[in-house]
Amino acid sequence: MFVLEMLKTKFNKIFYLLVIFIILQTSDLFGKSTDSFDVDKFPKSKISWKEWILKTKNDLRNKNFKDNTLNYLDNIKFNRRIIELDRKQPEFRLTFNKYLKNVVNTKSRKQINEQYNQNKTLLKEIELEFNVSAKILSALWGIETYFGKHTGKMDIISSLASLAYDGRRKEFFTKELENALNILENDHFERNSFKGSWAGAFGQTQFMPSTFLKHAIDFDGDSKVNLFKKSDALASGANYLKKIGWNNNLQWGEEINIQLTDELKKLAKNKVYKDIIFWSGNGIKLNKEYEKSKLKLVIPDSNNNECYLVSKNYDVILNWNRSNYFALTVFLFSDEIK
Ligand SMILES: [Ca+2]
Repeated sequence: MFVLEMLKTKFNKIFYLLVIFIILQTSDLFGKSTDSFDVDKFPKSKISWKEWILKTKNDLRNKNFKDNTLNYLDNIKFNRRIIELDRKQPEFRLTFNKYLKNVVNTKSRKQINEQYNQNKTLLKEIELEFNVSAKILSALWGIETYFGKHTGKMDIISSLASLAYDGRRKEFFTKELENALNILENDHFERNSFKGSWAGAFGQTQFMPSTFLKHAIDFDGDSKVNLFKKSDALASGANYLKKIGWNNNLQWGEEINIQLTDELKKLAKNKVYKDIIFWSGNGIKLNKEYEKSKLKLVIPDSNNNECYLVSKNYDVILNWNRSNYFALTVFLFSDEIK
């Protein structure tokens, strides 16, 4: 999974696991599992894996899937490891500062600048067409897959089928499996290259199959939508952000120094947007220009050591991945492009 892959090279295994915990905890895909998880009690399905495959194939045949596509389900195996990952209870949280430093550091700072410069023509072309910041796209690309280097090695069909069979989020993963088969049926890329994260996200921008069907596009003009290629992946990312409300005229926001009062903490908790006059009135000196846009206060962890004011583009990034740590890090990483 994206951030993790890029961290793996640098940090030891324990630390790597901590990052997994925080991502599991903060992503909207994974609701908190119960405290009493017993690995021997799954899968929840009453029928055997083989029976389940037959049943699923029948269900999908009724939805007019071709036999060739349904045959992809024949040779897949139930992957117990995926269910363990799905059940992992986050043990404790990283501070935001630590999370940020894991993603934004000397090496990645150099990397994002190199990638931005090397791919400037493509990124600027996409920015012009979709009106989505090339720097934000670069940061997302870096965080998701370390600029396309780590797109994940799990077989997407097997992973989604295991999760659907297991049943904790049966409807969601059954639908995603159907979406994934739909993608294969349309012949955008080879069955064997359909690999990604254990939870079903794939390609250089780590789209779930449903996101692919809604927002992915062919940008290089070969009539295939192939998110394993950067041109299609980055343009699809931009298309997605545009459709969910990205406003390229807005600054994302900035870190601020502020004495936190109960009133300010309450505003942060309730996610209330206020105008610049309000924030200036609270003694905050802003470095960027916001004109009439409203900003809200984000305090990423309970240490209260870092505070940020963010614009409505923050909610757009949260729509991509419902994690405050993720969204702030995308913005701060994008600011590293000089
Ligand atoms: Ca294409």
